[in-house]
Amino acid sequence: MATFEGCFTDAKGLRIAVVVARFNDLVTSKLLSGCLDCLARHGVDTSANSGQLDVAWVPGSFELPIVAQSLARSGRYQVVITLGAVIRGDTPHFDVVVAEASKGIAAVSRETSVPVIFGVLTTDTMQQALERAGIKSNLGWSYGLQALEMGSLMAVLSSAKSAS
Ligand code: INI
Repeated sequence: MATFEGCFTDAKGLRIAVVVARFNDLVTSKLLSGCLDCLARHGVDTSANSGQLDVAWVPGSFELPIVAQSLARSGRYQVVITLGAVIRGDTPHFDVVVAEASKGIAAVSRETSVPVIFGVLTTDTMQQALERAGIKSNLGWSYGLQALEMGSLMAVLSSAKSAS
Protein backbone atom coordinates (compact mmCIF):
# COMPACT_ATOMS: atom_id res chain seq x y z
CA MET A 1 0.00 0.00 0.00
CA ALA A 2 1.26 3.46 -0.83
CA THR A 3 0.24 6.55 1.10
CA PHE A 4 0.66 9.85 -0.70
CA GLU A 5 0.73 13.09 1.23
CA GLY A 6 1.76 16.66 0.62
CA CYS A 7 4.02 18.50 3.04
CA PHE A 8 4.32 22.00 4.43
CA THR A 9 8.00 22.12 5.29
CA ASP A 10 9.77 21.89 1.94
CA ALA A 11 8.42 24.67 -0.24
CA LYS A 12 11.76 25.54 -1.83
CA GLY A 13 11.06 23.73 -5.13
CA LEU A 14 7.55 25.14 -5.63
CA ARG A 15 6.68 27.93 -8.02
CA ILE A 16 3.36 29.51 -7.07
CA ALA A 17 1.04 31.94 -8.85
CA VAL A 18 -1.65 33.89 -7.03
CA VAL A 19 -4.57 35.45 -8.95
CA VAL A 20 -6.47 38.10 -6.98
CA ALA A 21 -9.76 39.85 -7.80
CA ARG A 22 -9.84 43.65 -7.31
CA PHE A 23 -13.63 43.63 -6.72
CA ASN A 24 -14.12 43.99 -2.94
CA ASP A 25 -10.40 44.64 -2.60
CA LEU A 26 -10.92 45.70 1.00
CA VAL A 27 -11.38 41.96 1.55
CA THR A 28 -9.19 40.45 -1.19
CA SER A 29 -6.10 42.51 -0.30
CA LYS A 30 -6.39 41.12 3.25
CA LEU A 31 -6.74 37.58 1.90
CA LEU A 32 -3.60 38.19 -0.16
CA SER A 33 -1.65 39.46 2.88
CA GLY A 34 -2.70 36.40 4.91
CA CYS A 35 -1.79 34.07 2.07
CA LEU A 36 1.65 35.65 1.51
CA ASP A 37 2.32 35.62 5.25
CA CYS A 38 1.61 31.88 5.34
CA LEU A 39 3.80 31.18 2.30
CA ALA A 40 6.69 33.26 3.69
CA ARG A 41 6.52 31.46 7.07
CA HIS A 42 6.79 28.15 5.22
CA GLY A 43 9.94 29.13 3.34
CA VAL A 44 8.56 30.60 0.10
CA ASP A 45 10.43 33.66 -1.15
CA THR A 46 7.70 36.31 -1.24
CA SER A 47 10.05 39.26 -1.82
CA ALA A 48 9.35 41.72 -4.65
CA ASN A 49 12.01 40.12 -6.87
CA SER A 50 11.06 36.54 -6.00
CA GLY A 51 11.60 33.92 -8.68
CA GLN A 52 9.23 31.61 -6.82
CA LEU A 53 6.04 33.62 -6.61
CA ASP A 54 4.03 35.77 -9.04
CA VAL A 55 0.80 37.70 -8.38
CA ALA A 56 -1.76 38.66 -11.05
CA TRP A 57 -4.71 41.00 -10.45
CA VAL A 58 -8.02 40.62 -12.31
CA PRO A 59 -11.13 42.87 -12.23
CA GLY A 60 -13.44 40.44 -10.42
CA SER A 61 -13.95 36.82 -9.44
CA PHE A 62 -15.60 36.10 -12.79
CA GLU A 63 -12.19 36.65 -14.45
CA LEU A 64 -10.26 34.36 -12.07
CA PRO A 65 -10.62 31.18 -14.20
CA ILE A 66 -9.23 32.55 -17.47
CA VAL A 67 -6.12 33.99 -15.85
CA ALA A 68 -5.66 30.90 -13.66
CA GLN A 69 -5.89 28.85 -16.86
CA SER A 70 -3.26 30.92 -18.64
CA LEU A 71 -0.88 30.66 -15.67
CA ALA A 72 -1.51 26.94 -15.16
CA ARG A 73 -0.94 26.22 -18.86
CA SER A 74 2.34 28.16 -18.88
CA GLY A 75 4.05 25.21 -17.18
CA ARG A 76 5.84 27.62 -14.83
CA TYR A 77 3.83 26.88 -11.70
CA GLN A 78 3.14 23.79 -9.61
CA VAL A 79 0.14 25.42 -7.98
CA VAL A 80 -2.14 28.41 -8.58
CA ILE A 81 -4.12 30.17 -5.84
CA THR A 82 -7.23 32.20 -6.69
CA LEU A 83 -8.51 34.83 -4.25
CA GLY A 84 -11.83 36.63 -4.47
CA ALA A 85 -14.80 37.83 -2.45
CA VAL A 86 -18.34 37.58 -3.77
CA ILE A 87 -20.85 39.27 -1.52
CA ARG A 88 -24.58 38.73 -1.98
CA GLY A 89 -26.54 41.80 -3.12
CA ASP A 90 -30.17 42.25 -4.03
CA THR A 91 -29.87 40.78 -7.53
CA PRO A 92 -29.06 37.29 -8.88
CA HIS A 93 -25.62 38.58 -9.99
CA PHE A 94 -24.04 36.90 -6.95
CA ASP A 95 -25.15 33.44 -8.11
CA VAL A 96 -23.85 33.98 -11.63
CA VAL A 97 -20.42 35.17 -10.49
CA VAL A 98 -20.07 32.40 -7.88
CA ALA A 99 -21.15 29.68 -10.31
CA GLU A 100 -18.80 30.81 -13.07
CA ALA A 101 -15.84 31.31 -10.72
CA SER A 102 -16.25 27.98 -8.94
CA LYS A 103 -16.98 25.86 -12.02
CA GLY A 104 -14.31 27.65 -14.04
CA ILE A 105 -11.63 27.18 -11.40
CA ALA A 106 -12.47 23.49 -10.95
CA ALA A 107 -12.35 23.00 -14.72
CA VAL A 108 -8.91 24.64 -15.02
CA SER A 109 -7.54 22.38 -12.33
CA ARG A 110 -8.85 19.24 -14.00
CA GLU A 111 -7.84 20.28 -17.54
CA THR A 112 -4.28 21.27 -16.68
CA SER A 113 -3.55 18.88 -13.76
CA VAL A 114 -2.19 21.92 -11.94
CA PRO A 115 -3.98 22.30 -8.60
CA VAL A 116 -5.90 25.56 -8.42
CA ILE A 117 -6.89 26.56 -4.90
CA PHE A 118 -10.44 27.98 -4.61
CA GLY A 119 -9.90 30.96 -2.35
CA VAL A 120 -13.14 32.75 -3.10
CA LEU A 121 -15.20 33.87 -0.13
CA THR A 122 -18.95 33.75 -0.74
CA THR A 123 -20.84 35.60 1.94
CA ASP A 124 -24.14 37.36 2.55
CA THR A 125 -22.55 40.51 3.97
CA MET A 126 -19.33 42.52 3.91
CA GLN A 127 -19.07 41.96 7.67
CA GLN A 128 -18.99 38.17 7.19
CA ALA A 129 -16.33 38.56 4.50
CA LEU A 130 -14.15 40.81 6.66
CA GLU A 131 -14.45 38.40 9.58
CA ARG A 132 -12.93 35.71 7.32
CA ALA A 133 -10.26 38.04 5.96
CA GLY A 134 -8.57 39.18 9.13
CA ILE A 135 -11.08 40.43 11.72
CA LYS A 136 -11.55 36.97 13.28
CA SER A 137 -9.42 34.67 11.16
CA ASN A 138 -7.79 35.06 7.79
CA LEU A 139 -8.73 32.34 5.32
CA GLY A 140 -5.97 33.63 3.04
CA TRP A 141 -3.60 31.86 5.41
CA SER A 142 -5.46 28.56 4.97
CA TYR A 143 -5.44 28.94 1.19
CA GLY A 144 -1.65 29.35 1.33
CA LEU A 145 -1.37 26.17 3.38
CA GLN A 146 -3.65 24.25 1.01
CA ALA A 147 -1.51 25.41 -1.91
CA LEU A 148 1.65 24.06 -0.27
CA GLU A 149 -0.07 20.76 0.44
CA MET A 150 -1.46 20.33 -3.07
CA GLY A 151 1.67 21.56 -4.87
CA SER A 152 3.87 19.14 -2.97
CA LEU A 153 1.35 16.29 -3.23
CA MET A 154 1.25 16.56 -7.02
CA ALA A 155 5.07 16.43 -7.07
CA VAL A 156 5.00 13.28 -4.92
CA LEU A 157 2.43 11.69 -7.24
CA SER A 158 4.42 12.49 -10.35
CA SER A 159 7.65 11.05 -8.89
CA ALA A 160 5.73 7.90 -7.89
CA LYS A 161 4.40 7.64 -11.45
CA SER A 162 7.84 8.01 -13.05
CA ALA A 163 9.34 5.48 -10.63
CA SER A 164 6.73 2.78 -11.50
N1 INI B 1 -16.98 40.29 -8.54
C1 INI B 1 -16.52 39.87 -7.35
O1 INI B 1 -15.37 39.41 -7.26
N2 INI B 1 -17.31 39.92 -6.24
C2 INI B 1 -18.59 40.40 -6.30
O2 INI B 1 -19.26 40.45 -5.23
C3 INI B 1 -19.09 40.86 -7.53
N3 INI B 1 -20.44 41.39 -7.62
O3 INI B 1 -21.17 41.35 -6.63
O4 INI B 1 -20.87 41.88 -8.64
C4 INI B 1 -18.24 40.81 -8.67
N4 INI B 1 -18.67 41.25 -9.86
C5 INI B 1 -17.77 41.55 -10.95
C6 INI B 1 -17.49 40.34 -11.83
O5 INI B 1 -16.65 39.41 -11.14
C7 INI B 1 -16.76 40.73 -13.12
O6 INI B 1 -15.53 41.31 -12.82
C8 INI B 1 -17.57 41.70 -14.00
O7 INI B 1 -18.88 41.21 -14.22
C9 INI B 1 -16.87 41.89 -15.38
O8 INI B 1 -16.78 40.66 -16.11
